[in-house]
Amino acid sequence: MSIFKAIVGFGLVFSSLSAFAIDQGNIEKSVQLKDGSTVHQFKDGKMAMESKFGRPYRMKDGEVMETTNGKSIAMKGDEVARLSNAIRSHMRP
Ligand SMILES: [Cu+2]
Repeated sequence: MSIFKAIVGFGLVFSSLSAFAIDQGNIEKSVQLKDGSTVHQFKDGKMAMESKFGRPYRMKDGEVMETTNGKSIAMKGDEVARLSNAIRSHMRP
């Protein structure tokens, strides 16, 4: 039977939960961007980027992003390490 299917299914579920489920104590809000990625804002106002595949990536401070509803946000900070720590600690059993 389809163990493979189950694994793939789990992967999809996990990636769709993505960082929304992680480290909510530190992430104040998460905004979906037009290109499919997500910007997470921490409580201190700094931000981190998450790609549409659920991976953290770098962005330059001050770079402008466009949200799905057409708003522009300027990048503040580049907390990629903080976001990947949050993702790693979430994946630990
Ligand atoms: Cu950004």
